[in-house]
Amino acid sequence: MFTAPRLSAALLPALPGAVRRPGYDRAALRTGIVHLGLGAFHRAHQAVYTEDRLEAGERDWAISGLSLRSPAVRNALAPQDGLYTVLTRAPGGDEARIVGSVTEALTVPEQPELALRRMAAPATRIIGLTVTEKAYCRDAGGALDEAHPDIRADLTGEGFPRSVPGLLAAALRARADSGAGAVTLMTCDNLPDNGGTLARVLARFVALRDPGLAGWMADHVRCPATMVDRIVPATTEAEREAVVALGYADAWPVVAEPFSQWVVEDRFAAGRPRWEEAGALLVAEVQAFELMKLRCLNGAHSSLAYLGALAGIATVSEAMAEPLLAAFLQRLWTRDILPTLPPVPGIDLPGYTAELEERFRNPAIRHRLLQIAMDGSQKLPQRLLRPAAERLAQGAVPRAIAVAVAAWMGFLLGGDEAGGSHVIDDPMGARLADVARAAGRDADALSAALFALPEIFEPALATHAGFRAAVRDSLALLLRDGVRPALRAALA
Ligand code: CS2
Repeated sequence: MFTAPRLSAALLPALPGAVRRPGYDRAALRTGIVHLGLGAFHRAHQAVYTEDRLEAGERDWAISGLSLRSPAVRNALAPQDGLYTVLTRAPGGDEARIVGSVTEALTVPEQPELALRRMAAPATRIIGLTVTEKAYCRDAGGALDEAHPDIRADLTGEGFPRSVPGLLAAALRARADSGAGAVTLMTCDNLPDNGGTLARVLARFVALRDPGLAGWMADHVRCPATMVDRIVPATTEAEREAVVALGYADAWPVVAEPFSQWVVEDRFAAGRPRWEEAGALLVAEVQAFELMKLRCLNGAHSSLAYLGALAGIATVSEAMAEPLLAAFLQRLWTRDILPTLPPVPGIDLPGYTAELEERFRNPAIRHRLLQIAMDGSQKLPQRLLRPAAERLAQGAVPRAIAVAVAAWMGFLLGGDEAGGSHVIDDPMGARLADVARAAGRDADALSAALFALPEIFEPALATHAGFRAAVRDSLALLLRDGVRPALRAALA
């Protein structure tokens, strides 16, 4: 399969000098972090900050990575001793770094008892999560969705937990029983108030399933909030080939932009690596950073994803090359998003959005719009709909957000202007596609049917005549004339 020698610990000394690699003794590490969700994002973000601390001599924080479903990452990394490449791509060229902080990769469904043992080990002091929005099993109000099939199954207590709250509750129960000590649950997902959300869904799950655990948790568990940021598109063959060109084969390199940011609420139950010395910001309060990032970056991403995908455009940088879309983002930020943000310590917001624009334009990163378009029902509320409701409360109709929401509605019809088609990859996908099919290309019917979904639209939006009309009118234009004329009208 590979023409070049496969990455492994034994291969490290033989690699070309340009490839940065672990300079510390991996055999001397102890596992201090168990991470749930060993996807590309974790490997290009938190694992790299941790790698810097291992390099600096903090040996107690190696990462045991757990994939919740698929064995694919384990299959790629285990033969490589957990090593993988982070390929940082900028217009000026690539930089390759081999990361050694993930010393073990497991798949929970295949090794459930071992995974639980890792989470319950006394040396494990942080359990990190990048499991995507939907894995928190929250309802529209951010509380535990008790009707979620995985939650219902886990509440019976039969079989190994299927949900993230169920898995964490089992791990905490094991820690409490064995006296393993305090642990921090550190979510790094793009949720609103991610630490508070995790604490809330978990507390509710435990209240229903294992109420005796609540007292132990109050004394031993912390759930700090975090803001995480790095653009990490799905790996493609192109990156595997770029690594082969360096002289070795990596079954799963990750690709990332140069920019990376991490803001962490400094509230840990049992210590942490000195990530601040690796560039993270450890603060007392994350919320302002989180709102800025979720709304400016992720909100713009989702807007580009639906508008661009409808126009038949494939990637973020290609979308940014369309002047109407770039102008639209400026309008979205200045009129609808920035007025909803509190001041962010140390950050100039117009400078922040200017930098975002540059990051989105990075031609070395091929970030597919359809990847970002996934799970819209889970993403739109915090990215675009909450700020829309806040703008309405300020007395302004957020017209740019209305265009983006209309694009999402049009996207649910499954086709684009170039004659292409896409599936609706979303936990509510079947229902959304049914609603869209029933309404068809009738903007009135389609927008009305979607506004009627309380899981997505909060009442302040669903009942606001001005916002509804703005969305419906944009949708009518999008469906009748297409993305570019609709954008031209919106910008006029
Ligand atoms: C993107 C994010 O796929 C998406 O929804 O908006 O993954 C985005 O690239 C990251 O949050 C950037 O930090």
